[in-house]
Amino acid sequence: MRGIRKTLASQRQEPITLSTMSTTPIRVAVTGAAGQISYSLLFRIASGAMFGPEQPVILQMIEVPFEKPMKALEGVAMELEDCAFPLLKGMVVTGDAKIGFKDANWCLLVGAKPRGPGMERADLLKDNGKIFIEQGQIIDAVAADNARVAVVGNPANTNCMIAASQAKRLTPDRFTAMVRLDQNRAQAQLANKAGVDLTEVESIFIYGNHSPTMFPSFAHAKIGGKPAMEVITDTEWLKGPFCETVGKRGAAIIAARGASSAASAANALVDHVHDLMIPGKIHSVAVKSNGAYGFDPEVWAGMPVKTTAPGAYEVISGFEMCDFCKSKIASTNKELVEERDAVKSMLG
Ligand code: NAX
Repeated sequence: MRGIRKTLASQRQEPITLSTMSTTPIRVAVTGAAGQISYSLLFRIASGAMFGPEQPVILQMIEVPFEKPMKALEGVAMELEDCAFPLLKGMVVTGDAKIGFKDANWCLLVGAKPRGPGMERADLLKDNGKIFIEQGQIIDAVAADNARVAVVGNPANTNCMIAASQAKRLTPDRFTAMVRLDQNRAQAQLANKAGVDLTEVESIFIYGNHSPTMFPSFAHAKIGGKPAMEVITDTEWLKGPFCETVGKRGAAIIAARGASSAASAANALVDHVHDLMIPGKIHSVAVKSNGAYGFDPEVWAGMPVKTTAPGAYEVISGFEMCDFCKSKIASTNKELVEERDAVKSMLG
């Protein structure tokens, strides 16, 4: 296990630009840093994709404190060094979450226990619950005052709820879970079906759980400025194959690639955080529902949000829900409530 490495800035020969010198680095803590998502994610963050080309960063990479993952993480840090990213001003490589989350401005909770063969979903919820109780407590104790948390490790919505429940200093709105991969998948599917450029598809939002029960709400999407349902008139496709393809895309990737989504998941997390830092951005984020759109007030559910200030957002309310939409939301809400009930004893 290692402590804080000397910052890369001190090893660099190239001049540092004025804008970089006057900007305090954002400290980004990433768990599961030796995993496959992080192998793409860390390099995107260090290159400026998440916080922009002027914003320096310090990566605080956290793994489980065992020899194999820590050694692998050392290798990742070596590769980051070898990229000579001008924005990367320091790295922390650690198996100790108290060191890794110290003063972090963003805590990206990617690491989680995978579902093993024959493992029940309830066991997965409980095993991961323990990880997120601990991480929620540590983040609350040691992260920066302006800390924001984004949960990717599955079951992401419920893990996020558990972590948030442990926090006394950081309010629940600081804790979000990622449904952006589902939004991006839905956007691509609609563009393919309509035969238009991806950028013509707007306002496609994900409601509910990051699981096959999620609802990609085609009813409010726009294609080329028109309602998607006017452009794609095959309503049966929208209600059936479209929702199923988006909901089961993760399994389809595993079947094709022999491994779960990694680069696209990392890309979605870059989008998630990037859009939460830019006021005016409208996107799907899993947040504490507070009863919006008929969700149980205590669950974390995907829904449309508008970023109001860096790291702050408001839920966009007022989308009219048809009976089909209401039934989809009810079914994903039911699953979220069941997950919450399974971990009730773990909520702080
Ligand atoms: P990997 O198994 O490749 O990596 C996970 C890493 O996390 C491992 O290196 C492991 O040692 C580490 N880890 C486990 N517990 C930890 C802890 N307590 N502290 C620090 N590190 C810990 O998985 P990967 O493919 O990177 O996926 C990571 C998580 O993302 C999984 O839970 C996966 O299910 C989830 N996903 C979530 C998605 C979403 O849209 N919300 C999509 C992609 C992905 O499936």
